[in-house]
Amino acid sequence: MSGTRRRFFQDAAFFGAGFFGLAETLRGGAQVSDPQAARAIEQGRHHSPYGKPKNKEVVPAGPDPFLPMVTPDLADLPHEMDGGVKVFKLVAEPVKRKIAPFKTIDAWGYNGSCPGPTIQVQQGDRVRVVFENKLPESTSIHWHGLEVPIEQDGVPWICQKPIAPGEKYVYEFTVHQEGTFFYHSHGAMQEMMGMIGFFVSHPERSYKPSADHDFGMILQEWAVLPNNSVPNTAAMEFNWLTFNGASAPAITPMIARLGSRVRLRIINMGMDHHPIHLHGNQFVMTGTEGGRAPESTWYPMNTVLVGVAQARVVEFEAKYPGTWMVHCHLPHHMMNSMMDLLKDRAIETANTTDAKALAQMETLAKSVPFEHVHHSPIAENANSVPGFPQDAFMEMGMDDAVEKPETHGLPKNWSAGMMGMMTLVRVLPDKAYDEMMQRIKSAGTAEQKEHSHGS
Ligand SMILES: [Cu+2]
Repeated sequence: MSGTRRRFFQDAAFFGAGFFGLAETLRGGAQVSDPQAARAIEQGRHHSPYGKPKNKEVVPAGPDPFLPMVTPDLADLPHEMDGGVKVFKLVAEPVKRKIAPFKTIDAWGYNGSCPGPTIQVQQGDRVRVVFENKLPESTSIHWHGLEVPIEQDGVPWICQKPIAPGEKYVYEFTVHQEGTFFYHSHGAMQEMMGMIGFFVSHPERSYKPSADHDFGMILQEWAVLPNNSVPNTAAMEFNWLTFNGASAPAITPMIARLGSRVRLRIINMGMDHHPIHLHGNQFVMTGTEGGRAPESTWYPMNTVLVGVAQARVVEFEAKYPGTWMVHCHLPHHMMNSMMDLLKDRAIETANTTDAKALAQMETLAKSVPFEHVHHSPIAENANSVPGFPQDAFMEMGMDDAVEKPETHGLPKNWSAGMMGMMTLVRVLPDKAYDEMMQRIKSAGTAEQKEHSHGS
């Protein structure tokens, strides 16, 4: 296929994506506005906006248009075309990341984002990444899972000289694979500072069955002491757990239309493995970090173990309306560190009374701020029961502090049930789904306006 024709089809695919409102937004709230259109895009049935070729020559089919993945709370990395090459600009730098309404950490990432922005390409693409190091130390980028020439593999000293602070470096390779990959620093401690991002390669020929929604989640863990903002990268115990750089309830819910097919791509960069569990539905694992898995290997499950350095892709039919949880099931990963909120106050793990806990929470609520809702009831004789308290007094409902279009209509104090590695798939019937998309769209527009006025 000629480069020009190939680019034509790619541009058409991107045009189609933008046309249907699938383009990324900084707030990460972009959603598929019309699953039928999305399905048509993924199946390659989308009509080119430029019309059909006029002559009767046999046109070799270009790559199928694709449905871009949405990474909640993260943006996509834009690219420019240079001849037939997709050119991305990636900058490694320190990043302030708000992981919870009351906790901002000093992480490292890319282009002002931690994790880094999502790179999306298509199988067969020639890709150039112009990389700049704005860190105070040397670094390099490894393309995790991609079969690239050895000099592009990003291991310092083995494949290339380390990229010194202030230096630029150019990576270039052809992506012949499809699947869910990542890019990351090849320094272990830099990885633990957050230096990872998605690298998704959409297949040249669409997956079957096609998905209507495609979401990505990056799993990370952090050890950050109270009153501190710098992660301890040598720690073996972690007090903050994040999806895409946010802890529940600050993670943006995923929105799906009732009756659609939903794909979740999950990648893990940390010290622990995470069993990711979906409520109320069964899914099948359709891919790994090595690409698409043959359908003969699919079987029903609802918990998938995502090991360190692995990618797991699961898909399910969203046939039950409701607000379904997606969360890591390690008990300690279903919590946030309360130490930051309590700061210099002693945490009482016994003999805590309803009144004392309430007073403490109300003080906290003023500082964040959020409207405090009375925590779940406890028994009058609670303190005489060995083992008490366990989950009592752990709730920190803060609906106001984490409100966004995607949380609209959730039950009051919903956020009290969300901690650590937890998010939601909200499966909405047509009317509610359309209203939600409208809400997200207008909020996005308002934010963009605000941004351009501010700059
Ligand atoms: Cu976990």
